[in-house]
Amino acid sequence: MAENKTYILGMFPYPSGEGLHVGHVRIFTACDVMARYFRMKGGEVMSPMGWDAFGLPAENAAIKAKKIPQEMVPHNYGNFKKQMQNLSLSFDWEREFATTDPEYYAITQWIFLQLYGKKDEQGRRLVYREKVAINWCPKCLTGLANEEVLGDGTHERCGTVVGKKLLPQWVMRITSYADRLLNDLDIDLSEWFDKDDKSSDHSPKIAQRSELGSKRTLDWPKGILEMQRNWIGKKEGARVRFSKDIEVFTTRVDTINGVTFIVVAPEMVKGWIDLGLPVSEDVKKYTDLALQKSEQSRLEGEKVKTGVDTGLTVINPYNQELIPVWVADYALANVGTGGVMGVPYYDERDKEFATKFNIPIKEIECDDEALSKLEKMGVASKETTYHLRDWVFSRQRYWGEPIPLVYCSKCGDENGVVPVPEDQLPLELPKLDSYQPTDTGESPLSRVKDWINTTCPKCGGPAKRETDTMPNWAGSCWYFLAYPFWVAKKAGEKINNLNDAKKYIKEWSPVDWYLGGAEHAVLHLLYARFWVKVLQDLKILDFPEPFLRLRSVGLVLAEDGKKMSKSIGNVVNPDDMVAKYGSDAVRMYEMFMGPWEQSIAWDSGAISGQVRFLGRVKETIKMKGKIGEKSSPEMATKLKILVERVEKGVLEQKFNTSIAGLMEFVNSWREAGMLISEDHLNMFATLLSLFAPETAESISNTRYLIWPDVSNIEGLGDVMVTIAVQVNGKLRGTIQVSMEESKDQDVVVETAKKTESVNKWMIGEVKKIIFVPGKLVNLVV
Ligand code: ANZ
Ligand code: ZN
Repeated sequence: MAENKTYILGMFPYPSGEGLHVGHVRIFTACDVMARYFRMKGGEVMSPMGWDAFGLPAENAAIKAKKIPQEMVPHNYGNFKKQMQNLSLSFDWEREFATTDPEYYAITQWIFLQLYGKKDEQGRRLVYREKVAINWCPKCLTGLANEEVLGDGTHERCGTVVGKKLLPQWVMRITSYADRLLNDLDIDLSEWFDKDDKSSDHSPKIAQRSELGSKRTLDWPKGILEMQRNWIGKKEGARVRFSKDIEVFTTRVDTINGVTFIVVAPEMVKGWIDLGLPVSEDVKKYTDLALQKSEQSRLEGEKVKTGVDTGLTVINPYNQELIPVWVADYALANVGTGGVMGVPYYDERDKEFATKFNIPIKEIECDDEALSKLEKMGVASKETTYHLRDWVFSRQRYWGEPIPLVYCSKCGDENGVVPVPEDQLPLELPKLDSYQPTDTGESPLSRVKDWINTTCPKCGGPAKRETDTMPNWAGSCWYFLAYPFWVAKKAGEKINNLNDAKKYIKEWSPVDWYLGGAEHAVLHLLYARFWVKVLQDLKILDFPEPFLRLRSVGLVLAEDGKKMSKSIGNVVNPDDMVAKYGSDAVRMYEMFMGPWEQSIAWDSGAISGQVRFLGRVKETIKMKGKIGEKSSPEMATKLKILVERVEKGVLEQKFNTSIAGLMEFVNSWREAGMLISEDHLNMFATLLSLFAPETAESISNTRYLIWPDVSNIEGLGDVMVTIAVQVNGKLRGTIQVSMEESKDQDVVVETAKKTESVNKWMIGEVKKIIFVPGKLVNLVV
């Protein structure tokens, strides 16, 4: 049994016809560097790749090209694969799959059926059918989840303004998991880490994670954790009734004595208008206008408060004061009750509104007892609200997994359906010549009569298939569980569902390192976490969270600093770069261009710097007197430092610092009198091979498979040097470092910061560093 296994995963791409993007290359090269590193450390590594190939973009592209997606998609991912191989990306190709492979989506459908059969704690189905006003893209002719509608109210895939349409939909009750999805962002994984892997049912993978040390929670970027929290948007407060029709949600019921106005959402007023209640022309006009703006733009975009007095009044149940009711778009229909009690003395937004419309601001003291008084009167109750809504799961498009349900009038359940039996999966998507969407809200599958008409799996009577398909998120909700068993499955082992695959999933899950774009901060990560939690409840999985460490890459912008886009014509094609500069130089450049998590503009000119460096490496080896029996002591010490520096850079995704180290090492080596031994050259090649595998192979006569053991490097001995450390020009301590380290600013600063006498003066960020090699460092804070 392998002692340590590392599962490194890059978010699998949607294989568009455009081919690989340089932004993909930045993510996937990082995955490859880490995979090579962990392999050389002697562990077992899984670093797989696959294709997220269902969904709207593929379907729209196929329609445009007058092709069928079944033929176009494999062509596209074949190209992606070729491009990745040209970049020496060492993925486990034997684990490759596409979400569109019937043997893959058979399991997607199987998981759907598990969710279908599951009920939440209150006995409600996790999947239900409901006629809802869904987000409807009039261009793509399909319904969308809230998460797919951007802040400006447009469809994230096509940019069209999204409308509403009333349609019966399949909906997933993700809100039943809202608290766990929120709380587990701070989950304590100790229970799983500490489990003895042999005696328990728990994943041995988690039990090995003791190397995470004190970090026993999710190791994710703070910003992404925050975005997940905000999307779930839990608010604890109270609901207070001001009149028969007007209730508010407040997190500050203790301020109720200071209410000087009520604001209701335009949607509520629209409801009153529809019911025939008389309102003024102004109110009508304002309401119509507000409803055209999307929720997000109302929340974020509009800085200036707008609103109209409805002329209605209500009585404050706390103090019997008469309160005017306004309609304003800062009250959101789907937050709380859609009504807000305006307390300008305590709330900034309310103050802005009151100031603008000359509404009084009443100075009050808070009353902690307000709720229990109001509760006794029967006009208030505790309430928790969430921003998260149930997940609309139906799509009225062709290119998705068919939803494996059958309508039978005789034996349908409360949703009117019978699930397709497991042994009939995959329910294959029929091949169609014409799969254009309809504008009636029906999926194109509704036209395929001999597919729709089927027999009921229970009674054998006539029945009809569901014609909606799944959203493309379905395939990416569980793909990280598929790689562990895909080799065995391909080899013919009977694995038709996740239960059959338990031992493989256990061996590798959860994912140790998950690398990808921050654009998935909400949707994909939330949906995947949701499915994992349901599968855990079903005892199919034995861990609560799919991704232990998440790292998000910075955007690669075009040379002009703008976002790369086909319409502007500023897209950089990695193939052109590889053809011109070679794959090693492209890899090096992508890892060196800037801190990995930061956005940065592409600079083709700078790739030649990498070409020159790699050339210099080869040239130096051929120079006379550069390779000796023994390394110069300075070079041996430098190598020792380099190994640690490269390693640190890889583990912290500071790949640019690793590469800077490699460059400095080569520069020192080129100085007069410096030589390194054959052995040390091979060690250097090992380090270089993470980033530039072809060059490394050409300069080394061994296969660098083992990470250099620094304890084996004979160095300078330990000549220690004392360095004075100042903070803001005042001497605060001294440190002892080796002769070599004393010339390395990074090492000196790091060591200095860790020294107690210095550390206590380090208030705030270091603004400036003055460094005199071998003598002094002054930290300006
Ligand atoms: C009175 C109050 C006084 C409020 C105060 C806050 C501070 P946060 O604060 O972000 O957690 N609210 C309630 N329903 C709303 C709706 N449909 N649209 C817009 N805003 C709404 O959010 C909770 C607060 O948001 C609630 O508490 C309410 O204003 C407002 F010093 O009530 B509060
Ligand atoms: Zn039946």
